[in-house]
Amino acid sequence: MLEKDTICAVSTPPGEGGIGIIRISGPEAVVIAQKIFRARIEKTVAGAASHSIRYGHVVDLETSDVVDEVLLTVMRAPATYTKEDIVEINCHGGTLPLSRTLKLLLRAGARQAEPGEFTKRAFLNGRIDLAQAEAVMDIIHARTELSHRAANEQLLGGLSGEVTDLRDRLLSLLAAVEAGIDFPEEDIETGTGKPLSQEIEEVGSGIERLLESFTFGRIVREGFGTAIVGRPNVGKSSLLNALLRQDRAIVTDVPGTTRDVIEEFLNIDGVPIRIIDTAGIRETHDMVEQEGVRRSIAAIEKADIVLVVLDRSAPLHEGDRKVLEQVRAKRSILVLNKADLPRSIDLPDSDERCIDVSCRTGEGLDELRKAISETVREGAGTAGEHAWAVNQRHRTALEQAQSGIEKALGAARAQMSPEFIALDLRASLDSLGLIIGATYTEDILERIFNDFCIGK
Ligand SMILES: Nc1nc2c(ncn2[C@@H]2O[C@H](COP(=O)(O)OP(=O)(O)OP(=O)(O)O)[C@@H](O)[C@H]2O)c(=O)[nH]1
Ligand SMILES: [Mg+2]
Repeated sequence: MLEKDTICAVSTPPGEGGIGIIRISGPEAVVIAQKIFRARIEKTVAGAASHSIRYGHVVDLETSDVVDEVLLTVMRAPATYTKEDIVEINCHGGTLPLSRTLKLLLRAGARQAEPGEFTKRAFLNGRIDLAQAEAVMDIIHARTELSHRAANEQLLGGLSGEVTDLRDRLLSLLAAVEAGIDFPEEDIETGTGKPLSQEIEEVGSGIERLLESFTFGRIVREGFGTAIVGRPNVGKSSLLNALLRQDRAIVTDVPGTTRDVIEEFLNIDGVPIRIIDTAGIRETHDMVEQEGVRRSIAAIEKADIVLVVLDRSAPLHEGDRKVLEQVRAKRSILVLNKADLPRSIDLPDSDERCIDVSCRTGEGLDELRKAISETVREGAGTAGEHAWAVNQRHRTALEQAQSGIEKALGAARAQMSPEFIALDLRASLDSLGLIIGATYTEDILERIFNDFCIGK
């Protein structure tokens, strides 16, 4: 159902800035803008050519008050963000010019837009598909170059293209199978001459490849979870501060200084890292510290990688062994801290990578950064030319599609009647369609666009 009313919203973030932009979209956009605008030279908004700018004032016609000095851009359907008529008003970037102008627009007949409603219209009007609409928000949220590049690629239609290719293949398979339904005595032949089961398998591996990019997608969106762990006083918080290059966490020579988990965002070579400082792990009777230790252990479980900090100026401690035991199942890097002091640690045999650092002098930190970013790249499967950043919603749809493929494959191999194979192929096709919005429900749209900002 296409909505036909005209919506408006402030599209720039709240606060003060050079300019603030109000966007109006819908069939009445030009007419409504005209009602609150007085051009400096005798010109109407209605007469403006598409994609042209008028200079003038926003005026409250009831009181003749001049509300703001503005530039007004007229963009006519269909070559606009929403494929509807759009007017954008560049106001002064303060709270009042924007809120007063918005109020006038609402009075003139526009409706306040819901979060993401402009982008939702772009989708409903067929300018972009659902995966591209999601990419818009990924672009806005991107905090590193890698995240931004992945989101851009998705907006440009990279993921959508892959999904569409798979759907096209499924569609032609389905046509072949359904042709078989008309001629049950014939063997099912596909256009390429390959056996049906092989064709189905190939679509399945295409889906599998997309599913594999989920880890990469999670990392570019949420950051690579990196937990700093170790027994008390080895320099975990010092490491957090050194990596962040700021005095974020309290550092003292009292063991048990950090009580709570501290999470910060770090950009290493464009890779987003969510770095987590934890309370030193030890047995303690202090209730607060006990809770801290419990949280440290939970953080280890959730992390993509753990940095196990050891004080290399002291012999290996029973507490270190306990921590090493704790992280055994995890990918980890051993950080031998306090390299500015004489070394007295002797390490147990371990396959994990060891890096000597000194949080005091900064020695070894670059090597550690490099090791973290290499681990991310190895683990995230970014080796290919393109790495699609599949999100959780895409993953669920891909898994459903894969299950349809498996059933179809089973049916084809068991030489079941074509109706059954067709049913499963159709289910798989529909699941893939959810990703790009070839099939969608109001519920899906609500879930996606409710996370958007107002004005986008
Ligand atoms: N010489 C030297 N001292 C360090 C280094 N890094 C940390 N320290 C000292 O080690 C002590 C403990 O540092 P923290 O960073 O608070 O240690 P922590 O592991 O966070 O300790 P808890 O929060 O108690 O678990 C402080 O006195 C730091 O100044 C280093 O590279 N060299
Ligand atoms: Mg600490």
